[in-house]
Amino acid sequence: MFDKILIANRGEIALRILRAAKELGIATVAVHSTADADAMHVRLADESVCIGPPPARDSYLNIPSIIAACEITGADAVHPGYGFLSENARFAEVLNHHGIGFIGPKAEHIRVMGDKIEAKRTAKRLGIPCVPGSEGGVTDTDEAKRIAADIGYPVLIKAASGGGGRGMKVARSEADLENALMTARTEAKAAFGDDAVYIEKYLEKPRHIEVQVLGDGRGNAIHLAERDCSLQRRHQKVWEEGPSPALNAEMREQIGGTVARAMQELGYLGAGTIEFLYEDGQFYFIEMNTRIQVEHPVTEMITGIDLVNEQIRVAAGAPLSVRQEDVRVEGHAIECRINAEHPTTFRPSPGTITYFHPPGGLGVRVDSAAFQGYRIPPHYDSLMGKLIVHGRTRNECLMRLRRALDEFVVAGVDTTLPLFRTLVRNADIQNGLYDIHWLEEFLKTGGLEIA
Ligand code: MV4
Repeated sequence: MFDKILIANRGEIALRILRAAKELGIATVAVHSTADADAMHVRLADESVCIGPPPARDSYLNIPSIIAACEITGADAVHPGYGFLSENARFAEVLNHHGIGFIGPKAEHIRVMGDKIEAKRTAKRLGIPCVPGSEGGVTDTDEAKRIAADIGYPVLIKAASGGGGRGMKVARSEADLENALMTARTEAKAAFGDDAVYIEKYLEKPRHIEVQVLGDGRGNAIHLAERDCSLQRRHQKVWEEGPSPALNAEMREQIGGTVARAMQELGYLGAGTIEFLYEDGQFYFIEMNTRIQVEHPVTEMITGIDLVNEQIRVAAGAPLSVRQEDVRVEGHAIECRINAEHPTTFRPSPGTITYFHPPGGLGVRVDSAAFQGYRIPPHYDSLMGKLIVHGRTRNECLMRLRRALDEFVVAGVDTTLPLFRTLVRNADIQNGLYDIHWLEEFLKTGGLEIA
């Protein structure tokens, strides 16, 4: 087991990793930019190292600074969290080259899944159902026309180096196709330095359902059921829940088993999430995330398994602490991502928190690094906390979430709490009747009276 872990992240996930490390008796090193000098994870870590000025490229993305911090403190492993360097294969390789552990998947799997064409090819080879589309990348218009005619319009052109919705173009007819192809390739080149694109059948009203996996890197892998992340705004998840209100136990077992077997065959190491679109009872693989995700507490609340603890253990060469037959989904959990943003314009609202009163009680969890007097810096994403609530049933969970949201007080900055107080009272949400477009349509129709 590791003696000392360096946490190469900030905010709530840095705190989350620090907590898991401490419970394992592992010393912790926090790294921070000058803007985060008084952050909670710095205060609670055993040691801390300033790694640069506020811009992420000069601090949290600065590989030489992070390696230097490891050398100075003698950290024997790094946990990257999510975002920043968490899916940077070269970072994992550089660490291993220095004899420092990377608490994450094998670099080769990060690289494969980071290229959306290779990811899809691998998923198909492993027996995971995919969206119908091109075998690989598509370069010329005639080839694109043949593929589109074969799968039927509308089609979606996606960037191989994209993901998270970046670089996607819909073509609803052959007349649209040439322009969509050219635009997608130009934008992909500009955004990612790679103009490789591929084509898929465009699914009009799917849900976004993702399956959590854990592997020990030696052929054992299990699934931990799914999370429904359909409530998104501009490809940012807002509300995630598990299990999905759209699935029954049989569908859960079917897709979970398929994914677990695929990860066993791959020899996957660590935590991972396989993302699907779900429409008319069918699952379609779109991407795999080779990191712990923001919404991992939903899975922890319904299975009782500490995912960060498992990540650290398997990275140190230990076996998974649970077998597939030990995994039980109990009850229902919902996570609300609370951002320091205006509740209707979503304009970021950095500044000092003058009053902070998080909710409590049975089944209520707040993962946040905020505190009264904390100054939310303007340099990073606006996530200021996650409210995760568990209930024995989805209805009990909704009632508890409603109570917890009404109890939650944050003053000094704008937050999206009012959005959630409205959503939790909405009939479609209460009935689980939503797809990936629901939230943006709801916001567009001005459904958001500030509760
Ligand atoms: C799609 C799709 C419809 N059809 N692929 C968006 C981000 C990335 N995860 C893939 N995304 C989509 N891929 C096909 N073939 C619709 C989306 C999509 C979406 C997916 C999940 C959650 C929210 C979304 C919002 C817009 C589009």
